[in-house]
Amino acid sequence: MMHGKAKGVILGVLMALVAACARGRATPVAGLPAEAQTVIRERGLSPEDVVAALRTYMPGGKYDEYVMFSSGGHSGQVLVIGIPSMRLLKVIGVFTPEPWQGYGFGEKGTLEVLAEGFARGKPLLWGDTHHPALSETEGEYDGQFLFINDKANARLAVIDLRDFETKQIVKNPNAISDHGGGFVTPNTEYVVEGPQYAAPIGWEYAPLDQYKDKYRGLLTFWAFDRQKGRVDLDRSFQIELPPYWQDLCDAGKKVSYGWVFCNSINTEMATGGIEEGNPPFEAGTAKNEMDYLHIINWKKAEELIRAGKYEVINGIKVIRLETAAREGVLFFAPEPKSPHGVDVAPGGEYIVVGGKLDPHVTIYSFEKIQKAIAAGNFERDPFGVPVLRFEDVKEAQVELGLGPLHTVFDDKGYAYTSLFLDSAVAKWSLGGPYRKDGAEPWKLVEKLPVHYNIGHIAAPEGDTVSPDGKYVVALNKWSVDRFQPVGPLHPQNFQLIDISGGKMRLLYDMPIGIGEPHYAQIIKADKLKPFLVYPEIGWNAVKMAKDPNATEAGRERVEVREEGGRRVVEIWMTAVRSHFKPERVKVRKGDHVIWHITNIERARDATHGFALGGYNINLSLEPGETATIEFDADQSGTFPFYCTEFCSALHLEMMGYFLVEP
Ligand code: RUQ
Ligand code: CUA
Repeated sequence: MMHGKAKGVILGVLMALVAACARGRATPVAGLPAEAQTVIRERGLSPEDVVAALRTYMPGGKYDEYVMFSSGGHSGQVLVIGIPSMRLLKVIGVFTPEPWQGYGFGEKGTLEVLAEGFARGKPLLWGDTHHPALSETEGEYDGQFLFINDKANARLAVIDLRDFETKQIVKNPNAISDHGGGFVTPNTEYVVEGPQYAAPIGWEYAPLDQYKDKYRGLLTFWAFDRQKGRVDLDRSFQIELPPYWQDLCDAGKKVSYGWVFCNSINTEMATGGIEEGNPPFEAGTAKNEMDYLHIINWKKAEELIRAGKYEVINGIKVIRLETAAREGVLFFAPEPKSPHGVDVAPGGEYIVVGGKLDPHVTIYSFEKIQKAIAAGNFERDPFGVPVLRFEDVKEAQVELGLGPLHTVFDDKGYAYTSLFLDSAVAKWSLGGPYRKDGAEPWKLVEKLPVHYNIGHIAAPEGDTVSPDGKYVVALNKWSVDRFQPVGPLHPQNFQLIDISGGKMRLLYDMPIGIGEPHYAQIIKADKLKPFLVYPEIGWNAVKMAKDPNATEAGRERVEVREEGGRRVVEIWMTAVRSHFKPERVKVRKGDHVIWHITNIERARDATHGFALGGYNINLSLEPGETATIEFDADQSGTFPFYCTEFCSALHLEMMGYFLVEP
């Protein structure tokens, strides 16, 4: 921490510096190295540049105040980024094998995690990640787990934030496309996965002319077992929805606890077929002035499950549409027009919907929704779902500009909405209990251009019951001219924006050279308590427990046995700077090999790799970790194995021979 006095002096120096710059001369400033003036002049920095640099620069050895977990888009990974420095800290392998972490390259455990997510046995080796969701306790991020969906295959992954590794992938047994997930209910009772493109349940075949009868949306409530750190399929359930292409969702909190809200974008039930003379999807899905905000009572759904009012389909409980509509689980409210984002205000009183093809955000009042439901003031849609009246449930509409998508909140009663078509962030005032500063409620305050085509927007502690304010991050789809050209595939652009002052200020552009990220969540760094090394030697990182095959120093060995008519060679190996033990492993072609390796180091960062060329094997063994690989020695030859992490001066010597006799 800096002393108040020291801070004051530095601030004074900076003010003078900025003032000097503003006057266009590099007047020497007392206490500031002359070199600074030279740098400012030579690099042609403006006063804003200098302030932005000072706000984001992180001296070596100092840590960021926040950590952002961003989707890695169709790279299938998750990015971990420090804020405000915007330094990339890690890329977590999730749906795609990741070599640095040895994720999916021979280690039995990680291959098993990936294989859990295969679709009917078909290997899926990538994913389209959209929405990371941090686990919550009483509506606050608790720093324990991170969830993320795969839109392409309707899957959900669980990442344990003790080691930032993927522990589980669940494949939705009844859906093949998702989008509105993951997001969590306020105590992580459920990780919710909303649908996207309708398909027959179980992704069975049905012709498109049976769309209305056979195609459905499915909202999945994955029950989460915090103790085990795993989704619990037995307690999970789904709610069948009409084939309206439900889009994003968000969970109610505080006053709206127990409810979930989802948009929809194809209440027209368009089925495309431009080649057959039908309107293309983009026109067919945009005919209606209003689509339906889905209002779902998940506490009521739990009651129905307890009462046995469900069917089991492909191993998961499903509340049928008819039941959901009849029993008060599912309601609709009209929403303009092919909307995209739905975001619940910190106190849960308001639900904000981004119009996408409408220049407004529409704000719904949860209280009014409850009143309309209680009064029985509704009609029914063709599937029998109650449709509340727009005027009964609308609190306000705020005109922001073109293409409003997603909204986040600060700690001062303001909301920030991304405007895709305008390429801007709009700041606007909330009303009701949020208006303590006397500002006019429900009003556009300011717009800041971003570069370019902003999709999501993220804010520190932004989805919690108590957002922090300070920053927003614009997650832009295009960068066009913002970075050094690197060929026709351009990086995406994350822009850090300071919202702590009266006006929004752009601080930093961060290129993202990986699949298009969608959403991100930002947590206070001090809520994360990751392991620095694994808690004991012989740790199985998938099971998060001591591995029965952990090898101690001095107990390394190779055993050969007959099993089912073939030879099995089992190896218990240790890795420590700078050797593997044993160093020679001899097998015969056709042997089945089971190989356990334990990194017996306790020093922070003393990670060893294990690469076996020709066999597609590549592990990362962090201090204390035990990993197991299992394969058939189906090629004879001489295969050096070696450590892939430059762990010591004699790292190159950290190798051995795997000899496969013909
Ligand atoms: S998306 S850019 Cu969340 Cu998948 Cu809106
Ligand atoms: Cu161990 Cu290099």
